Amino acid sequence: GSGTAVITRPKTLTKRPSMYRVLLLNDDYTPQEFVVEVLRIYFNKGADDANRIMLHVHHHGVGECGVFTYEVAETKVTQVMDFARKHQHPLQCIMEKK
Ligand code: TYC
Repeated sequence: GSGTAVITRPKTLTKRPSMYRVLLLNDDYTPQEFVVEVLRIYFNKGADDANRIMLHVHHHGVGECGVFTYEVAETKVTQVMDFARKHQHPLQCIMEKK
């Protein structure tokens, strides 16, 4: 109030990180079993979930593997693309902001 000195400290503004979807794209050549392996190894999916996601991509052209912060999503994309290239499969993995 009047004549009263009040010392305020600026409240730290916290913000949630932006989240990114990691997607697999369908193609005609990558074996279904390889895609299931990718989902199990890099996205920690169980056999049933991995099969469901692979079939979704196979039938719809694209499907979500998971949602991550930027650096984690980028790491997943790089790991999957390196793994596919190593096995000479044309599998494409991309990320998009939610
Ligand atoms: N369409 C591929 C096939 O018939 C299987 C496949 C599924 C490929 C998902 C890529 O992201 C993919 N062998």
